[in-house]
Amino acid sequence: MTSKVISIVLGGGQGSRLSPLTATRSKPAVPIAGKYRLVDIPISNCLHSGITRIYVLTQFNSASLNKHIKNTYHFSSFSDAFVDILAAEQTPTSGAWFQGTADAVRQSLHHLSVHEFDYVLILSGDQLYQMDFEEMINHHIDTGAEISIATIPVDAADVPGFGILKTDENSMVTAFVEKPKTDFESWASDVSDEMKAEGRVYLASMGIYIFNRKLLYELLEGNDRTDFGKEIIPQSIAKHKVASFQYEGYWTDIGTIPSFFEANLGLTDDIPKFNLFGENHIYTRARMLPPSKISGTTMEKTIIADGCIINAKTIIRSLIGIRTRIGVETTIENCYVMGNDSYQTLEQIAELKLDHSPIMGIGERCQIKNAIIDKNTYIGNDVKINMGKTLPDGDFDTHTVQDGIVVIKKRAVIPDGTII
Ligand code: ADQ
Ligand code: ADP
Repeated sequence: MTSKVISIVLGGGQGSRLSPLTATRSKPAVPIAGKYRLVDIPISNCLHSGITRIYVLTQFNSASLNKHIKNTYHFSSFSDAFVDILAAEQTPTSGAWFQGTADAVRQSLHHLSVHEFDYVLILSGDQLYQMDFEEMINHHIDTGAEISIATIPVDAADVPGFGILKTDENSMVTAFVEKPKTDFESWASDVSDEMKAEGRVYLASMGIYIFNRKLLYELLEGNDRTDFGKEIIPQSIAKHKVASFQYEGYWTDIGTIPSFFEANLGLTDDIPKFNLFGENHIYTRARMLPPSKISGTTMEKTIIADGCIINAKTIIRSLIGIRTRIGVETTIENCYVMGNDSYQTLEQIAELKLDHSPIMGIGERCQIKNAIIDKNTYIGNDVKINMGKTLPDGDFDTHTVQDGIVVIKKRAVIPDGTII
């Protein structure tokens, strides 16, 4: 049945919640887990589920996203498989940016129309999970649904961030409310004992939808409803057959700096909730990088990507991305270092050193804690980042602070001896 499905990955609005990581790149291109991009998660889930026709909708078309997709997802010319990016575009009938999720899909309908398909699978671009969509499609067909929503039990603290729904005994959705802030106790559902024990008694929408082709066109054409969660879904419950497909595995939103940070660092756990090493691994660009070279470093719960040159003293609970270079006597704890897009030559390094300018990477004798270091940064020697008391939130030239997490901006130059 997956051959009758086209998938649409919602690649993000203005991306302000992941700022400054989205300052110069579109959200799907944000690096995760040392060597992947956000968009690799939904695309890999699709490919592992046998869905091979995928559109990625994005507000702006960054060179890095194009390059990544072009260099990663290659299919036989005898198959109809593709991963295509659709960026918000001006056409005679629409202005520039997507006004919301439903508007983004509406503006893409004319691209879909040239294909043969019965179902559209709509996915968020900022979630970390592994899910077999084939099971969801089969459930959609078996229940005779016109729309299906993937759902997950959440606890009361999470309720205000999600669409919450109620179902009948046949898993048909009977009521839906988008992000209720108060008085939601009556929305509790009958969930498994295991979920009950964790206090997860509210059924939340995962923002993953299947629509029958005809209904999707009917719901989007000839109106200006902009959002699935606020408009299309709540307005469809009474009129159409909407099924809930319940999932109880690991699933987390990575659309904000704190959740992105925690989800990445969580990968360094002994048994992480998200398994990078399983059979259904994440696909990404094969870069042919050299192996990593490490000297004099004590490491604990650390993930090191390819092509790194590391001479640090200690690295604890951190991810070190591709081509990272770290100098001697440096200590790093609770950090996601994204890495570099290229290496500097020995001549370039010598020249910068003569000039007392930092070289690309992290210098000597630095101490860095609770930070995300974006790509291609130049951190000098004896730099201290986030080693003192909790920093107040703010946006500065070289970095931002949010919930105690420092994000060093892409290409920032942090001179020797700086204390942040
Ligand atoms: P949110 O995640 O808050 O809630 P939304 O902001 O609409 O909803 O984002 C959904 C996805 O679409 C995200 O991946 C986002 O980046 C992307 N997106 C947002 N605006 C876009 C635009 N203009 N163009 C392209 N992509 C865009 C939704 C549902 C809730 C549900 C949660 C689960 O509305 O009911 O519980 O997802 O996370
Ligand atoms: P991002 O920061 O999202 O990774 P960029 O647009 O900076 O995106 O870069 C993406 C690609 O551009 C990299 O994969 C890399 O190959 C190339 N690139 C960027 N900067 C350089 C550079 N200084 N030298 C060589 N290649 C580069």
